Amino acid sequence: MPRKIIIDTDPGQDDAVAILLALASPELEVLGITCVAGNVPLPLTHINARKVCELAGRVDVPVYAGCDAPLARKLVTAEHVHGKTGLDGVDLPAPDMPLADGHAVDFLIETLRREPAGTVTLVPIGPLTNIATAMQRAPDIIPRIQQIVLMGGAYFEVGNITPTAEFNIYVDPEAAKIVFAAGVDLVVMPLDVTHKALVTAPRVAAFRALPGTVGPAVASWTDFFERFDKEKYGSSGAPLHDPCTIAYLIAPDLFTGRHINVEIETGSELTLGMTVADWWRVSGRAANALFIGDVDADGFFALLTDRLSRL
Ligand SMILES: [Ca+2]
Repeated sequence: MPRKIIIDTDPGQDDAVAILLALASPELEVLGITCVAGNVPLPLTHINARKVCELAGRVDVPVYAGCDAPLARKLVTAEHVHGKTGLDGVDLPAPDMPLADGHAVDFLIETLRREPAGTVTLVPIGPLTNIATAMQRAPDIIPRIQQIVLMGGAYFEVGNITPTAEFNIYVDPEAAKIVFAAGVDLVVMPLDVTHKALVTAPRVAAFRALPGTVGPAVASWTDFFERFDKEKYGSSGAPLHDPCTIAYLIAPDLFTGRHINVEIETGSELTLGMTVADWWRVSGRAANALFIGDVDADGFFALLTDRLSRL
């Protein structure tokens, strides 16, 4: 039986690759894709999610529009990384598939109530506004969630949108605080691990050499945001953040981390959105997350390239 997941997303080129990896993997059944404001505003993220479904030939997957602004703050976006559309790098046609009827938060609540308890995993790869809103509106769904595997936060890598905060958590820290405090089985893919999943030149070449349209599209997306990352980090390639979550669900042995306490800073102006991760276990606070620190990057890219070749 494939594992049932809902991807909560703000595409974003790396979101797009995560969605493609999930749709290409028989171990996973994508019940739906819920969109949120983040990398770009909501009207673009739900268009981009549908473009990606059409690219994969999966117009059967329902795509929902969700929250268009964080719980308590003004939206911060990242066009400087992802381009004006959020998916710059490849010109994909405007999607024919319609948005699914209803709000993403209602879909999350109704799906978690309908499916047997403990059988639906949430994969948030954008700001946590939709997930936190669902938890606030319907606390009964919280114990029904099998696991949450999210991309967000940082400890050793500290921050990418401010000196101390990672983008997804920074955009909606109040939402992140609710999710991290919910008591759900939580797996976190911070910058500490995603900055080790770098799209080097040989790895891009492997995507580009795949038959069909998906591999070359992924190569062009990574080429696009690589320009920004190389300038910023001077690294050998762009980090492929969001697909780490899906790869973990398929092949958890590629990753290692620690069960630790992680708290979200919501009060300080200077360190707003910081994931205060007790990596050295000095706080005495109870663990609430598996905080991933390392990945077998060659294994990760081998898995990703193989799966993309199936689309
Ligand atoms: Ca994202």
